[in-house]
Amino acid sequence: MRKLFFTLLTFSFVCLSSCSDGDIIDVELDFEGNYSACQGVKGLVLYKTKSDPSESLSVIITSLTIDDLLAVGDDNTFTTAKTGTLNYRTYSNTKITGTDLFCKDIPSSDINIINDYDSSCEAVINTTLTEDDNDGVPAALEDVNGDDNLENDDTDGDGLPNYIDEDDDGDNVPTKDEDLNKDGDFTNDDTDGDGVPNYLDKDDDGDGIDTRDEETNTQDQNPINDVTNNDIGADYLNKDVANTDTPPATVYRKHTISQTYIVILNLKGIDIEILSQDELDFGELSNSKTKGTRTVTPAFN
Ligand SMILES: [Ca+2]
Ligand SMILES: [Ca+2]
Ligand SMILES: [Ca+2]
Ligand SMILES: [Ca+2]
Repeated sequence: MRKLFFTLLTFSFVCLSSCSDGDIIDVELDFEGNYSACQGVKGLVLYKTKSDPSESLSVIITSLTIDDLLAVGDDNTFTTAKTGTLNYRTYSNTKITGTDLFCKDIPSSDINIINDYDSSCEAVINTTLTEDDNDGVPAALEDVNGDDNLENDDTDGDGLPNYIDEDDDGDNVPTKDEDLNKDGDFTNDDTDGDGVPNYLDKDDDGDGIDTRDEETNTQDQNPINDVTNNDIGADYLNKDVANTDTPPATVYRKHTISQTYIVILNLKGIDIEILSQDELDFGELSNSKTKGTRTVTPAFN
């Protein structure tokens, strides 16, 4: 639909501009792609720019910040509708940057605006946060019970659903390290042959001692570095080493969860002097704050 909206916009500008003043103004509104954002002196500015010819399309919304757009609720979504001011501008400069135009308290004196059309509009913003553990297990496999709901699969019961749990079985061996043969398939690594793949098996070697408790050398929440027999490898994969003398684990490792925000902007009720349009799909926000991580150390159980 974006293409259609911009095509309509282009047509309207060309026709009405040429009809109103007699000059043919060759305007091609080719604002494809993501929009940017910065905190301007008058409020939050959401904008797109293009060159050849140099043009900008921007919306200023007061009493709103980029952080506000990312403040999702428990359902990982955020929605708001604010009154904003839309500006479509053309420039004589051969090159423009949104940072120069919108993000500085005093714009460069080199900027030369030819036309400036403005309209109040309604800015409807819809944000969705997606989280992932990046543990290499496809989402379909993290849905252990196969009910198409990722929120109710928590193999180790630590409060983190498997799709954001980088140690799914809570044995303090990260899931990515439980693909022993490194073939990318987590289902074919089953050291003790009990039918439960290692990444979901809290006793990988089946010796009766939980993997997380097989720390014979160092108590550092890392059973990988506890090796009694170098020929076989780590004790948690060696059924012949079942050391019960060392204290059991009492904490989980710190987990890192990646976060990606999708912030969609739709503009409604545009009515500038040369164009009236009900709705404009402005696209998706491009900003460094839309990608990040959070860390959590789950409560031990
Ligand atoms: Ca996982
Ligand atoms: Ca594990
Ligand atoms: Ca395991
Ligand atoms: Ca074991």
